[in-house]
Amino acid sequence: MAAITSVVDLAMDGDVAVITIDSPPVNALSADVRDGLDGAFRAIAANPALKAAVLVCAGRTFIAGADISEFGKPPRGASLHAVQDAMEESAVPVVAAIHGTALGGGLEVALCAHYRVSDAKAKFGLPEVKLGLLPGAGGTQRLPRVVGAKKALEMVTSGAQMGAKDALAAGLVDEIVEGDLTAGAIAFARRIVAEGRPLKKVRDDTSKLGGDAAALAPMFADFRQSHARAFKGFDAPEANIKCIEAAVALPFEEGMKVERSEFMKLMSGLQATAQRHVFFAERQAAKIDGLDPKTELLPVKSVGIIGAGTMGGGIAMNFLSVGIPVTIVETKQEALDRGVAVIRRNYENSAKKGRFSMEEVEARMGRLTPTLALEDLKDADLIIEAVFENMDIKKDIFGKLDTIARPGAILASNTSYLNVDEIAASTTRPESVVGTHFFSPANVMRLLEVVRGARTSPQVLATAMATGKAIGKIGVVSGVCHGFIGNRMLGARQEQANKLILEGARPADVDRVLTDFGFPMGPFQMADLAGLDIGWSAETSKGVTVRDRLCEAGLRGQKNGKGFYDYDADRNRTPSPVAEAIILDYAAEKGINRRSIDDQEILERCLYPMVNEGAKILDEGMAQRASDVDIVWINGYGWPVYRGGPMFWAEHDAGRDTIAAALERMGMDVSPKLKSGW
Ligand code: 3H9
Repeated sequence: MAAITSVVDLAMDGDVAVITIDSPPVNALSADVRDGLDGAFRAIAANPALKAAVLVCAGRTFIAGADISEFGKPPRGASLHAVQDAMEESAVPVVAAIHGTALGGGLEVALCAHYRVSDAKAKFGLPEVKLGLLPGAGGTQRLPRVVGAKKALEMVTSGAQMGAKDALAAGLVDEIVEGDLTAGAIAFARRIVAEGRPLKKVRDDTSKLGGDAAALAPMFADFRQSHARAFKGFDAPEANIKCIEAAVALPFEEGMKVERSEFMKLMSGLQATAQRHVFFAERQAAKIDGLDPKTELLPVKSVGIIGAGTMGGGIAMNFLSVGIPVTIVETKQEALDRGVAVIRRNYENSAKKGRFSMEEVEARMGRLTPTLALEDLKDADLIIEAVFENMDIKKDIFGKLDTIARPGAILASNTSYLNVDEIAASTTRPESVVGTHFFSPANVMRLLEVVRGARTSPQVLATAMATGKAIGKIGVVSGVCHGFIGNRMLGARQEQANKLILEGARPADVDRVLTDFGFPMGPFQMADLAGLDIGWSAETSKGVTVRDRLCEAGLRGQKNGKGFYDYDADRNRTPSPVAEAIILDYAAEKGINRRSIDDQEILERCLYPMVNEGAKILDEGMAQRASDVDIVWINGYGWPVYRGGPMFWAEHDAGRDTIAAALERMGMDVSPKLKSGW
């Protein structure tokens, strides 16, 4: 093989050239890869003895896209468009041989080949929208010419992938190769040469678009309308739609100009920077500071869960769904039966929606062992306690677990606020104890705060993080502090929200400002959804908070249709006059002078103290890095991904100095890191 660059080789198999990209981890189109491809296609063009060329990748995948780490930096190396042109204009047929995932720029390169073959597991997609972008290397113009405008529209706006079988049916792939992919691709190339098949150029074929601009206009209109909610706040989906419209309405070169211009607009905007930050932040979160990456993981082949309530059941589903058996413990048969029934119902609902078969429901339920005996957890590798949030109860359980669990088992608490070190101290093996804070609904929400106690062993911590990944969660390591990363910051926001409604804002105003910012719901909608009476009881109520008074007046939130809002049968809400009167009375009683509060003040008072709390969490070393805080808020609390998370927002949008100055005006204690940077 002749090396064109350190990451691209060109070899000859008789009269077929084989270009191999070998640029781990994912063969992204870095400058070295582009230079290599540029050199390879020049060499191929200069060799008249060649009959065809095959482009293949070494390692785990075909090209996974442009090299995202190069974005925002000065350009270097060959241009991707030039490489694609050289490929498409090649005098001999070029066959792309695809395995793993052909994503973004990877698929766009493959679309410039004259033919595409793949193995049976290959997947295809244009996920740029998830990075706040659009496919900027001809993808918006070529994909609709292969799979049709409608399918392309769905793919570019969702980033969804297409499997090899569907790709074959759609004509995105010409053949699925059994056995060795490179050998199969070479054989395919020889066959098309022997058959004298034409040099198919995707750009020239408009027959599959599905109609002209007039015919497809209603399809685009419907699509915009039906996705308006999902796309709200994001710039990239609309830009992607415009490009697909251009593919339908304009000649190829004109469409490419629209794509270029829309791409540049997105690329220079803050949303793409934010979403790129989130991409890398997600991967960074998995890394544990100061931990030897070779730390051996403990086995997690069986799981015990204590508590079959909403949290316990949801947590159990995560493990059952990936094939790990679960023993679930309750204190009363009725509660156990109810918990198991809920799990079954959730699975059956998914099966009804076609996500998997009824046999799969049974397979999952077959892995679940319900029991009333804590002793049945004696062989479990990982035990997760998910009972009521009460320190005494938790300590009691961990004390018992200490005598029951096998040596080396991981003992985890799904606490959302409590001191994990205190829980650990009720055992003789604090090194085995860790916090695993799941978010509700635990079978759906991706965030998992992994709470590292003072004595949690590296192995236990690493295993908890790896287990989170195995069940599809994004784990973030937190230190022990009240409410950990997420709820501690939420507390700072809630405190201000509670004050704002006494000082003059209405709950609906606070909610509106935060939903306009991009949160799926505001604090008072959230309170109504969770239930106003969580942790409240009539016997112990002292009537000292607005919440106490609402509960005393029979307002419980969505569950009884009355809360900060009144709810009709379809859960449509209108601000509750009863709640409003209670708030006004309370404010009067406390001697608070109500005034008119504008939206900007609401936003600043809700978000700035929260950012400050995040910075304090960093000051204290409770989060490993600012981007971890962002990941917590995006995945656990609905912070809009296009705003990059609270710490990114503070740094790149609102401005740390502006926030610090405003907090000082509010008389708040400002975090040193908020002033100096993190
Ligand atoms: C694009 O193509 C724009 C064009 O349309 C226009 C051009 C003009 N670049 O996810 P993993 C790193 S935009 C740089 O853990 P997996 C990643 O950071 C691009 N680095 O592995 C990580 O590094 P580290 C469109 C990348 O097996 C390591 O690779 N394409 C890139 O779970 C492993 O990643 C995409 O958006 C990249 N493109 O999943 C695809 N991709 O080890 C993005 C990955 O230091 N990538 N890295 O933490 C993915 O979706 C997944 O990485 C993939 C593998 C499915 C490929």
